[in-house]
Amino acid sequence: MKIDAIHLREIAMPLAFPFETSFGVTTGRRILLIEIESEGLTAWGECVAGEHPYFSDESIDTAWITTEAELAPRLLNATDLESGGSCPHIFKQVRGHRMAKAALENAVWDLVAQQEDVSLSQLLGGTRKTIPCGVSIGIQPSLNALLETIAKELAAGYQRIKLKCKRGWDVEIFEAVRARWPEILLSCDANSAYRMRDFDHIASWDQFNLLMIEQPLWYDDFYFHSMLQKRIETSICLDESIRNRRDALAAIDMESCRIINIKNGRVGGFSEAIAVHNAAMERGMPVWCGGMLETGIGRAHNIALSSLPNFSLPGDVSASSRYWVDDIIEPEVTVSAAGEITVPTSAGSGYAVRRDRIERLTVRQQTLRAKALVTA
Ligand code: OSB
Ligand code: MG
Repeated sequence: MKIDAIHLREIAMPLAFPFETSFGVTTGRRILLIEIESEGLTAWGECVAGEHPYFSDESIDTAWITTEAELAPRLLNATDLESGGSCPHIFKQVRGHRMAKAALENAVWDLVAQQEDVSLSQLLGGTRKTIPCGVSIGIQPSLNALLETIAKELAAGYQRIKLKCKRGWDVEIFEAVRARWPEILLSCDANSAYRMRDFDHIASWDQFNLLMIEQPLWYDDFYFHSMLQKRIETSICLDESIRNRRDALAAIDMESCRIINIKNGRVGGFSEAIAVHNAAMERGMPVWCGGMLETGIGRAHNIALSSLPNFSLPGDVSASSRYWVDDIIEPEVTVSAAGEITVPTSAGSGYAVRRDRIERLTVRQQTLRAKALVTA
């Protein structure tokens, strides 16, 4: 297979609602979209790197320069590109930059699904016809605002509520939410807001019957999470710490967690996401699909990934309208009253890209075609 052109594009999209985590507030997103062309077909990928390197060490700007200078030239000049699964090898010389790599690799998978006239879900090995959905609720201006937001999401059918938390926005909210909804599937995500001095404090959350506590400690840690997991009954879920299959194996072996959040971008694309999924499945550990405030392009890819068999817990993959006034795909992603998204069965991702909208949102773009690759 030969890629004829790679288009990089930055779009600016205001979020319908601000999203606050322990590392800050996001009100709008600058997003790098990748479009690849091959033999008359085009396919898209979304880079989930944020505007700032706060969730991971990548940002949209590092992803743009790495894609332009290193990754896109390698993909354009590759002589051994046969499928999305060829990409990790093609990009191997470049260390890290997994979100940048994922945008390109996932576009290749999408392209191959179109070429082979199968759904992306089928190409990835998906088995689910629908996926269970949860929501991630950011830190709110008040406890009342939080309770109203939860009531709205439960009424919409979502199966699991995840609360972003940090010191000063934890026990108080868990108490209030459990007082009103003693039985719902409830979890929290600290995005690394806690330290060893907080172990006793976190142990006190066992009374709230949380499904999991996501990434309470350092973003790059396994060891201290395993110490914490020994001290608490509630399951720890790792997000930031898991960069690849080896990390998943280390975390499982060290008992640093009992659940894994898989994000396409964080692990470098579908190949590694499937590898993490399989490693966890073979060891009896459930996984779920995380979100990065994606547009419909990345969201469609998350839906296909979530159709794999071991994605047995509700993910953070929810309706377009929770993020955007106007999404850039058609149809928009919707969630049923039972809190499920139907996995598309048509060829490719199953969603059409709204090129008119994308054009209007574009702030810069660049096209790369095959040329000589300079290496040391
Ligand atoms: O830690 O899961 C996270 C959003 C941005 C960065 C990190 C995270 C999140 C979310 C939102 O929790 C998930 C979503 O609804 O897309
Ligand atoms: Mg998380």
